[in-house]
Parts: sequence; C-alpha cells; structure tokens
Amino acid sequence: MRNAEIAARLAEMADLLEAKDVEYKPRAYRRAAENLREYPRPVEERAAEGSDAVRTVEGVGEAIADKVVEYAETGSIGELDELREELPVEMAALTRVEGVGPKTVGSLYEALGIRTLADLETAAENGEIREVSGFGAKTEQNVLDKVDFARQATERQRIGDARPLADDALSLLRDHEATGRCEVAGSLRRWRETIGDVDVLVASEDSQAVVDAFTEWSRADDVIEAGSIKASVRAEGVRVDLRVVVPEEYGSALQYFTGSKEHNVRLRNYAIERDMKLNEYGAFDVSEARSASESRTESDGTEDDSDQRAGDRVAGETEASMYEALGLPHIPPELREDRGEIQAATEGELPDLVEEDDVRGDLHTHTNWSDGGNTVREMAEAAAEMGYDYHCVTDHATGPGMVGGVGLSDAELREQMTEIREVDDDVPVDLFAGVEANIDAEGGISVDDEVLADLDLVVASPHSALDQGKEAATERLVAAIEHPSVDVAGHPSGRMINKRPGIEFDVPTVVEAAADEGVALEINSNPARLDLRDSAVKAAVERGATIAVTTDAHGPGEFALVRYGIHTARRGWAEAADVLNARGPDGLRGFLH
Ligand code: DGT
Ligand code: CA
Ligand code: CA
Ligand code: ZN
Repeated sequence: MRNAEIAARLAEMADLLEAKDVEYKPRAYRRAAENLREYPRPVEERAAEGSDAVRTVEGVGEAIADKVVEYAETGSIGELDELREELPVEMAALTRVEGVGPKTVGSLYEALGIRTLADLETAAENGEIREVSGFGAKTEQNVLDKVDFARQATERQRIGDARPLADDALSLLRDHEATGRCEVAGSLRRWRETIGDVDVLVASEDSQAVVDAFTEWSRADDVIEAGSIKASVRAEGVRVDLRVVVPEEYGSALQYFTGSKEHNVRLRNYAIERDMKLNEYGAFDVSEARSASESRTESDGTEDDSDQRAGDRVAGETEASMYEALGLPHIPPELREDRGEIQAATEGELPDLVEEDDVRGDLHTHTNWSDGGNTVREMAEAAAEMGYDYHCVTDHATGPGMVGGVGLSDAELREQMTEIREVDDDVPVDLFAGVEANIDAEGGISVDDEVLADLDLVVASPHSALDQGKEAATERLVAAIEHPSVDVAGHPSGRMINKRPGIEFDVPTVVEAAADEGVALEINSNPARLDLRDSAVKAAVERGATIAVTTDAHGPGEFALVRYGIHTARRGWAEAADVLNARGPDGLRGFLH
C-alpha cells in the first residue's frame, strides 16, 4: 500500500460524501488524505502497528485510522465500496470540468442519471441541465464551454505525476542484473508539461529477464501486453511502455524513441540529403549501395529489420554518435520539438542551456504567515540546505482571489519584514523580504505603494478574473509590469494544467513590456502550473526578457520541484544568463526595483 494510494481512496470518499451532502466529514477526509500523502514514511508501517499508530499522523482520527488499517489488510474499504455503489459515477473525470464539484455531480446523477463526461455533454446539449432544480442556463453553458478541456485532461498526465512514477520504474530496472544502460525516452525525456505515455528503454543481452521483471513491478495494476523485447503496463492510470534493445543499438534506439516525431522526421531528411540513413538501429552510410527501397524517407514499419539494417553502419551505440555521424553536436532532448534546433545545430548556435545547479535561490515562496506550512526560519534553513545563497519570502497579500483571510494586510507585511530581518542575521542565506501581491482585473496591485517600495522583492500574480478576454488580459499584465515596484510577474496566465486554461494574453506584447521594464517573467515550477509555458519562454528569451524559475514552495519539500521549472526553461531555450535566480545575490539586488 503506497501513501498516494490510500490518500487517493480517502480523497475519493471525501468527494462521494460531499456529493451526498454529508457535512464536515468531507473536509476531515480530505485533510487526512493530504497528510497521509505527504507522510515522510510508508503509512503501511503505521498500519501494521494498528489503528492507534495511524492516528499519530496529523489530522487522522479514529474512524479514518480504522479505514487505513482496513485498506492495508484487505485492499478495500467497505464504506467506500458502498458509496461507489450508491453513486456509480466517474467522479474524477466529471469534476475535471471547471465549476463542476462533487455536489453538482451528486445532484445531476440523482436528477438525470449522469455518470460520465459523455452523459454530461449530451445532457447539456439537449438543454436538460437547466431544467434541474438549482441549476440554470448558466451552468449548462459552462458545461458546454469547459467539457472539451476536461476531456483532453483525461488523456494526458501532468509531468509531476508521470516523472516520479517513471523514476520508480527506472530504479526497479536498474536494480536488475540483466540491465545495462537504462533511461526514459519520449515526451518525458523531453520534459513536456503533459505526458501521453511513459517510454522506458533498456540495453540488455537478456531481454526476456528484463521484461519479466518489469511486468512484475509492484505499481503495475495491469499488464497490457508482454513479449520478448517489449511490454506495456498500466500503473496508476498511466501507460508505461518498455523496450529492450541490444547494447550496440541503444544509442540509436534512444534517439529514435525520444522523439519528437517532428524532430526525427526533419533529422532523417537532413541525413538523406547527406546520403545517410537514420533509424532505431543505427546511422548508415548509404552512398555506395543506394537503392529505391533504402532511400525511402519514412519507415512505415513494413520493411523488415534486415532491410533497415542495410548499408554501412557508422553509429548507434551512443546517442551522441548519431548526431556526430551527421556532423552535428548532441542536441539536448528538451530542444527536440522542431522549433529550429537542427538549423541552430548546423550553425553552431545551440544555446548553452541553464541547469538545475545554476539556481542560486528561490524567488517565490510562502510561510505560515499566509498559507505555507512552515516558519520563516524553517524555510530559510531548508533553503540553506539546498545549497542556496539567498531565499525570498513572498507570502500572499490580501486582495482579489485570496479567500479565507489567507493574505497579509499592509501592517502585517511590515511586521513580517521585521521578523525576516531578524532571522536573516541567524541563517547562512541572504533573506529577501518580499510579497506575492494580487493583480486585479485591471492590472492594479492591491498593496500600499509605500509598502511595496520598502519590500526587497515584489512578485505580482493574477489570482482572480481568469476568464477575461485576451485583450483585457494583455492590458492587465502590461499594467502590472509597468508598476514601479513590481519585479516578477508570477504565473502570468494563472492556468492549472488539466484543471483550467487560465487567461490567454498576447505573448509578444507582454514579453516586450517585461523586457523594457526590467521585470522578470516567472516560470512557476509547480507541475500543476508550469506558467510561463515553454513556447512563451522561448519568445521571452528571444526578446531579451529575464526569466525567474521559482517553486512557489509552501513547504521545504517543494523546493525540489525546481527541476520541472528548469526543464521548462530549457524547453524555452533559456541559458543561465537569461535566468534571474541563476545570478548571485548582488546580481539579484541589481535587478530589483
Ligand atoms: P506522448 O507519449 O504522446 O506524450 O509523446 P511521445 O513523444 O512520447 O510519443 P510516443 O510515446 O507515441 O512515441 C515515443 C517516441 O517514439 C516519439 O517521440 C518518436 C518515436 N515514434 C513513435 N512512433 C513514431 C512514428 O510513427 N514515426 C516516427 N518518426 N517516430 C515515432
Ligand atoms: Ca510517450
Ligand atoms: Ca509510447
Ligand atoms: Zn505563490
């Protein structure tokens, strides 16, 4: 029983209870689910010691602890099974529609028998939803507007879910004696923000042994297919494809299966122009024995292997050798999207991409002054442990989009500033007193101008009015960027991947304003955000705007999310010089308003 697994069951119970209009319990189940998910040890160990031991986990009371033990012992929870029977709906899919929560799902099932996204869409199209008591034409229109986005969201996983799963598969495979080199390929190796499926490649002389070990992976719920050199499993809803190749062909296979398909098509054409042939088995010089079949551009899968291996093989053991055979430098996987990388490689103009080790500190973090879980001191000490030189505290200010008294008033910001200065004297990192202020719908910043001017660093982010039109959104962001105290434009679109699209803005206009005003554009590393997205990062870098790669950490555990932000920066062709927090403390001070 994994922590995430029991957490998911309890979160599902929370939704089902809420759908039934049960009070209080959903909150308790959700809170317990979060704490169990984040629990630093296997919850299974506590469960083995009994219900009382499970209750030592914060937020877990007797009733929930009993269910954790029940699940650990039997693999199911009786009450959850009953709830599922009462309400047989695809809760996760339905609640992906923005504005549709568990209560709505419950009411729509009662009234119309809606169980799936397809049911929901049909009901909305037929005008049935507006007839249900408590609902109206507005709800119905919302469903019609948002259902497509929700459907797409069910097809691709966020990288933040797929990457840890793939890392786990890699460690299983690497532990196997028959495994040689071993890596992820596909969109995951290119660090795309969402992943269709996970591709894993292994070099081995004993492929069957590797395939067997893989299909017995404890996280695999289902074996989709298994052969002698490849297998596919489903793990936590994600398809994971394994392919095993002989060591001599590992480099060419890695190049091929990393993609993107568009990059590979262009690279193969580049090869053909030079009398070379590229495929998953190697790079071949075909200048001698050119025939109609061998010079076919696209491998359509009908050629047999001997045909594909024809010619004078010149590379394939390593991936770099494949590019070298074409006279090209190794192109980093993040660039392989056919966005001009092959042209840049031929001209010796590939960027020297920023790396995780270049990061000198975080520019956007929270403490328990707002909705974070730790004190200023704890966060600062954790930043020092990360090896950082500085750390910026940017708790939420009050303002539009802040609910439940989370944000700090002007007076509280001044109080916190005093505490930050005190802690700064005791910790080995330089502390910067900042704020995450809200950008209102017109671009105004909801903190007193004098307070803003006295703070070291101001992150301004949109948290409300995320459905405004493109023109208004662009003006809003530009107005915020032009504010004399704003240093960083935080998660500029406000999107949540697979949850809500956020505002659409005119990228060239916003990027230009940021470059002109000396305001950094944030890549929020939280894998639910990754905002700026990669294509906008590339536009920003080309225009000479500065990028800030932050984590928005609400606790020390989230500092590690920086890898998602850095790889997004790399997908946007960013070098260390483009990244504000790759500068030292003085470089940072010089940039801040
Ligand atoms: P995904 O899984 O949708 O996030 O995207 P990828 O890029 O991981 O795509 P996937 O899993 O279908 O295939 C992995 C790689 O294998 C892909 O990036 C390039 C290569 N590949 C797969 N099928 C083809 C194909 O029909 N033609 C070419 N040229 N390459 C292919
Ligand atoms: Ca894939
Ligand atoms: Ca695949
Ligand atoms: Zn934040």
